[in-house]
Amino acid sequence: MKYGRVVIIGRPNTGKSTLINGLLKQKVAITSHLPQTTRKNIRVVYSDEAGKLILSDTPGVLGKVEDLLGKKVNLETPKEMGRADVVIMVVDISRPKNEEENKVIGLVRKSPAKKILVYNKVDLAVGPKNHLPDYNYLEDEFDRTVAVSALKTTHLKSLVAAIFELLPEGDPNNLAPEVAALEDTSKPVISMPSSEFIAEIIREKAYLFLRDEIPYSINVRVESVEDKGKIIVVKAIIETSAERYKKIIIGKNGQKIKEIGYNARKELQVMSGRKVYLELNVVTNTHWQELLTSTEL
Ligand SMILES: Nc1nc2c(ncn2[C@@H]2O[C@H](COP(=O)(O)OP(=O)(O)OP(=O)(O)O)[C@@H](O)[C@H]2O)c(=O)[nH]1
Ligand SMILES: [Mg+2]
Repeated sequence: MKYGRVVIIGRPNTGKSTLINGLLKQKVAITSHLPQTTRKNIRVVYSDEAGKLILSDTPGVLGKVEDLLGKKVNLETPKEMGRADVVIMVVDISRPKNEEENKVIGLVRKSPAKKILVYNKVDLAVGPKNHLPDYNYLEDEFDRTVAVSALKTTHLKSLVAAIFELLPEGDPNNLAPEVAALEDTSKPVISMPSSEFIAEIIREKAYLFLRDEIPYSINVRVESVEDKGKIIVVKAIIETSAERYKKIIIGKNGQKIKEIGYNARKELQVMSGRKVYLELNVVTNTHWQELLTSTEL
């Protein structure tokens, strides 16, 4: 058995969270078309006959950061890379390279870990959308290169094989206790995902249905989760920074918020196998970005 800590990094939107979900064959991280959908590091355990890995998903590294939230989020990735045995840099070969990649490569160069370059979105990168040549030059800096489609879960086995090849035998860094603790806490309480994950699911649906109308101006807080036997009652709020955003989130006749709530509830029901009632309200809080601590990102 091998043990290793694997940190997945990249610029926003390259498919890091989609990749971690694909590797785990289960949704552990929300995904969307917006940058920095992931706001804080997420650690999960991958396990198979070859060994156990602590996989970390990290927020996309932004080139230019102007707002407070972006500044807080941008601290997450370097923090997680510190103890990595293997760093995976994910690039989206359906888009041209840009200066954000240089920032990511800067982080990669500083790390003493083994390195894997992942060319993602091979399903999308066809014809004029194939920008693979933009990224080719990077290969020299990496121990392995694997081309995958995180979304269609193709070639993920090759990626896992590459990770295990790069790890030493056994558990030299004594990761077993952390693996056990993570496996333990990831067990759902009252057959329901944690309130933190419920908030993430709601944020994902908000991003999906609001598209680009109010990209970074929302936060979701779950206030309570109550098991009432036949039904689980979840109370949550969407915080936003301006009154005009609140109007957009609620929508005409409450249509938008209904759509967000309905789809979040549906997914929570599938995840928990239980009936869920979701009470969702929108509030304006101009200071939410300042008030957010790193554990609440
Ligand atoms: N066609 C295609 N789309 C993909 C693939 N991987 C990810 N996507 C899409 O790309 C978008 C971004 O995916 P995410 O997994 O949220 O990207 P991320 O790197 O985690 O983004 P941040 O957390 O914002 O840094 C989503 O719309 C995904 O569905 C892929 O292999 N093929
Ligand atoms: Mg992500």
